[in-house]
Amino acid sequence: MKILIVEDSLVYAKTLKTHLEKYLLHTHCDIASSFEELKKIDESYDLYVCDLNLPDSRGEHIEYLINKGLDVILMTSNENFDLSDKVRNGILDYVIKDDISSIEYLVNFVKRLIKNPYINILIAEDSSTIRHHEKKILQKLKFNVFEAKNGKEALEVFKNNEIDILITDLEMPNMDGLSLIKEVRKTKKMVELPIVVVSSVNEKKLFLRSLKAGANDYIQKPFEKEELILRVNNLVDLYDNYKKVREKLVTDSLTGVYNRYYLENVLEKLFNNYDKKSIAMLDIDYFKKLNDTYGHQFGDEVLAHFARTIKENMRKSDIIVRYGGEEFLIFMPNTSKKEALIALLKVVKALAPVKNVKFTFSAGIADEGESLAEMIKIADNRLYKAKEAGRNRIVIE
Ligand code: GH3
Ligand code: MG
Ligand code: MG
Ligand code: MG
Repeated sequence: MKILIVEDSLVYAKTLKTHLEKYLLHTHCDIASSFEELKKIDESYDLYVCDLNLPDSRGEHIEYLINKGLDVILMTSNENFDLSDKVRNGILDYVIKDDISSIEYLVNFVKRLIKNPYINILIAEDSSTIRHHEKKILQKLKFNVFEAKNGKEALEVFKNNEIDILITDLEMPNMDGLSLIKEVRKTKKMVELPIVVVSSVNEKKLFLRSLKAGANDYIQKPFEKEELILRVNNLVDLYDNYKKVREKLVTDSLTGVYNRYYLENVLEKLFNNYDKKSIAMLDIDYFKKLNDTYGHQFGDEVLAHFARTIKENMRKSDIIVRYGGEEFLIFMPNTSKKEALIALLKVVKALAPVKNVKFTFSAGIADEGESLAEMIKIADNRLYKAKEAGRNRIVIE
């Protein structure tokens, strides 16, 4: 990311530059110290961080940049500044320069700008004026925005897209906001999908009801642009942290595939969503010997390599779990055991030696069984049969 700092105090500009480049990966900052200088610089920057007052400009340079459709964050030391509507609506955000915390705020804000394109926000709102207003604000922050005119449409969008955040009106024809929230909360928890209610209904009761139904936050119309930005950014930060922690919780750190915790807490629930499904249990042959011969660290490399090979050769929808030491489970939705066998043979073919040391695995596959535990047991019995029969083979009966 290329940032131009437009600031006449060179000391402050350099402090900003140091912080932005230190805390943001792949970021480069240049400095311009007057409007004259700014005009001479090309427009290839992703972001302009601008002081409001320069020796040769009292904000005209901000308007100049906004007119060119560029992204501007305003910095000012005076809290009681006056902005024209055009500037207020045109800038991404403003920061009051008081102490180091304002620089931290700026760094976090830019971090969000870099991550926001990967965040899908759905706006459910029947008034097209308000919907477009919200959309414009959020798109300026680089969020990926989806729209719906009512609750029904919103549910359709949910079906076909991975929505991360919902912003909803309450009063809408064709399924109102409260019903929408209740419907969404049947499958997504508060932390899994933040919901912000934006409503003009000036009633404490309805506000409380939407919180009870599972909204995370509430904004009253008409709202200030800053309020929407702040509340959405805060929720997205929380959501991001939750996702990071959760990912750690369900991931095996050595191999990067899911762990037992995931199996017992998530896969258990997914199991009944599919009529047709298979489970394969895979176990590396004579792994103990590899450890004993080449060392434990080499064994770890083999495990990571094996998991990677499985991942690269299975479909994206297949779920891979490290079941035990050198034993892996693959859950294959919408797959019969015969189809699962074809998939596993791809893994057999692709499995390369590690540092010239060849190794094999045995597997058992099942598509029978009424529960996850039952299907695992059947696949595990077949794995045992494969071992008994001499290893390096797959058993499906
Ligand atoms: P079989 O062909 O019957 O499967 O024999 P095996 O040697 O592969 O199976 P066994 O269950 O006897 O040994 C598995 C070994 O895996 C024993 C254990 O020390 C080792 N192991 C378990 N977890 C790890 C790990 O995270 N890293 C390494 N390097 N070794 C591990
Ligand atoms: Mg409405
Ligand atoms: Mg083994
Ligand atoms: Mg084993």
